Amino acid sequence: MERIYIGMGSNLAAPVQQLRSAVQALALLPGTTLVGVSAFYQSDSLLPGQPRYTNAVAALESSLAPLALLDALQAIENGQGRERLERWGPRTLDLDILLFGDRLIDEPRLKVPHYQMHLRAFVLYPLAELAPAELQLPGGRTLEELLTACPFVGLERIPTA
Ligand code: A4P
Ligand code: MG
Repeated sequence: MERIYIGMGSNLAAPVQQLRSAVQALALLPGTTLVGVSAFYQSDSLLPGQPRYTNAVAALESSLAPLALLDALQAIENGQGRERLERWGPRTLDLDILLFGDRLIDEPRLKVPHYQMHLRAFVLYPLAELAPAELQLPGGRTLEELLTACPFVGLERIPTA
């Protein structure tokens, strides 16, 4: 079993409900245990002109292989009406593999750690609810160091989630 962190995002069709449904689907993955879910956070889209996003992070223990997990995540996205019209377009559900144990994966379909996670407050702050501050991230820095460099600006923690 390996510890896996999944970044979840939605900015269409009732994002909070989308993330709740995604959490239920993650809990049903074969060979997998859902071990934690962060609070939900809202923030503006990185691309202007899109609805605000709701984001969260889930922690899994899984015996699935990385590409099998990616297939399963894409099936969950598709099951929740994800349409891929443009890169970075608005979406009902985006599930990104942030970290997969301590693996470095560089395949055409899968790059882990996720290429921009270390820069994104809407990833790092929810991750910090679930992962130890000493966790090593891309560039050899710890989660704690990355949080210090990434201010909690523009993030709104949703109290009810
Ligand atoms: N892929 C490669 N590595 C991974 C990985 N670690 N996890 C491939 C998941 N997929 C990975 O993804 C495109 C392809 O990336 C997949 O087919 C897979 O083989 P996608 O989900 O179809 O496309 P995308 O999400 O539009 O692209 P990308 O680059 O994942 O976008 P991001 O980085 O997710 O950015 N603002 C806020 N506030 N919150 C957000 O969540 N998200 C985005 C999208 C922009 N602005 C945002 C947010
Ligand atoms: Mg994605």
